[in-house]
Amino acid sequence: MSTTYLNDLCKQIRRDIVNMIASASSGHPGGSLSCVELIVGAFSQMNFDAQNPAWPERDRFVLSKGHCAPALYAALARYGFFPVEELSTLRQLHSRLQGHPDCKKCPGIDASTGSLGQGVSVAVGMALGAKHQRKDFKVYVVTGDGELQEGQVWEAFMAASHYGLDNLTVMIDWNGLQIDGTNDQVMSLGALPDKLRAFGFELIELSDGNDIEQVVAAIKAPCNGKPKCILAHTTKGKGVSFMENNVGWHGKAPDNEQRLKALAELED
Ligand SMILES: Cc1ncc(C[n+]2csc(CCOP(=O)(O)OP(=O)(O)O)c2C)c(N)n1
Ligand SMILES: [Mg+2]
Repeated sequence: MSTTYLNDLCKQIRRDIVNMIASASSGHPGGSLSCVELIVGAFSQMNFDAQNPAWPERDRFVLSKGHCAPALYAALARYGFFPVEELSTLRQLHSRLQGHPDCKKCPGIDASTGSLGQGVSVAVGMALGAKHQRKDFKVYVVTGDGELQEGQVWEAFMAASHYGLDNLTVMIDWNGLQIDGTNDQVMSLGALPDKLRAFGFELIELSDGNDIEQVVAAIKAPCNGKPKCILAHTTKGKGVSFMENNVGWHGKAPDNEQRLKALAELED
């Protein structure tokens, strides 16, 4: 898939996110917009069959920052897991597209998430399971930077290294913001690259995690027998000027006027 194709796909997914959250009148636009390239980059390289989402040999994807479900739902729809029209049912009663991903309801969701801190452990379990079963599938997990303040994440990192999980790729959406402030205001992550290397990762730091070429190159790069971590500097609210780097857009839906303004900025 060409870079132009993937960039267009990312733009389409951003429009989907804005429309979905506006029509639901609730949701998390900031973090959904910041992780689009991480999700699209992973799916562009993953082995899967959208017509057979439970195929046992498929690569797995876990969105640990489950509040950013709109980004994953839009990607799944655009990759053919379910009809694009279904995106407008986000957060409605009985919809398969709940506010946070539910793997029992929605095709293509490998793990139910939303309670921050747990997804990396789930992904580690999947990767370890692949090793035990002598299967070749790979596991990708996207976690938030605020989410890294959960201690369980670091236990999972330790386990990934201990078990030599070279089939695991952790992608960190390093947008610098969380629910109510910057990471540094809430609880500083300190020397994050050094910490991740010390926990045994093959670390690849991206200067721009909203650059699909950087993301794809990092996913393709060798991991040298270690679990891989892609530490991606991103922009929360990416693509919508009035949402970018604005913590107020963490969990707020745009009204119709704001929706139209955002869509105009996201046109081709
Ligand atoms: C265990 C848990 N505590 C609190 C929350 C509420 N919450 C939802 S999003 C969020 C902030 C997450 O920040 P970050 O991981 O940086 O996500 P992003 O910036 O990508 O939106 C919080 C505290 C939650 N979902 N789970
Ligand atoms: Mg964040």
